[in-house]
Amino acid sequence: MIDLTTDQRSAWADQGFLVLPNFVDQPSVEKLNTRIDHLVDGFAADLSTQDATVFSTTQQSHAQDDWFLSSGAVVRPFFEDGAFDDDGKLCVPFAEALNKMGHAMHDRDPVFDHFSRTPDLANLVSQLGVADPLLLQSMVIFKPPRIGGEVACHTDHTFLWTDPPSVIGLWFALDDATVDNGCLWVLPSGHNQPVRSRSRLTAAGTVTEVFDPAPYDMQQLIPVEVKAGTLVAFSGLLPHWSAPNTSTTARRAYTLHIIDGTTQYAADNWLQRPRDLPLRGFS
Ligand SMILES: O=C(O)CCC(=O)C(=O)O
Repeated sequence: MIDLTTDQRSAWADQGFLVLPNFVDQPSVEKLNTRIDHLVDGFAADLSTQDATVFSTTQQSHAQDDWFLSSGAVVRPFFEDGAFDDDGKLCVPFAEALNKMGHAMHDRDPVFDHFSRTPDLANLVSQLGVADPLLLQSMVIFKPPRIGGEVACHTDHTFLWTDPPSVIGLWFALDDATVDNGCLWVLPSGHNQPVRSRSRLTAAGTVTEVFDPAPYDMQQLIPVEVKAGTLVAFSGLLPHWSAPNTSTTARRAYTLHIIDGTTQYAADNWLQRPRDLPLRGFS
């Protein structure tokens, strides 16, 4: 069972993120990667590319799509923009075409459910200050070789708004992540800055309310290069970003977002659970 050191607790409070190498052992990493391959094979067999949508955080076209907006309680794939040629045909192998799948892997897939609900994680999240943890959102982010898209600099609180802010991200590296294949970059102590925008679901899709249009100073971001099996925990108020993957190596990650049930979850967040799948904690 992990027991955070005084330095780690201070880093979490002061920097807004924590890097925990070897949090996941290699057999567990392999198990998740094998499960992902199996799910992708299933999508490849069943899915019409007409049904699915491209996910791009820089273009935000997905934000209006029903494919995206109704994915909060299922496991659904999203393509990379660069996976299609000018005629709209897949131009890479299906296994390298996906941007992500989500957003309820922890509730819908038994392997990810098991991985996401361990005493170790419950214990860690409690030490990170979440009083009543609820597992809200989960994704595999593929960041495939050559075409893996940029994830625009953002805070998770913008999209998973609670009052007061409570969301934290648990990001598990399933491959070694480097500056070459699109590792996470974070703005140290950026969780102390006021939040700059809020995404709201309206009848017309999601709209972004901008409180501060100033772009983040990207020069202040630092890369978080990690080995597979590392857990990066970060505050929902911490600005983070990842570059396109133009390398020939994949950079998969599993990311799990947790909110505190003692806070008020916004009724106009895009992610709303159906009554028959209420949010659960670690048990
Ligand atoms: O994996 C990435 O590149 C981005 C992850 C992210 O934005 C998140 O986990 O909130």
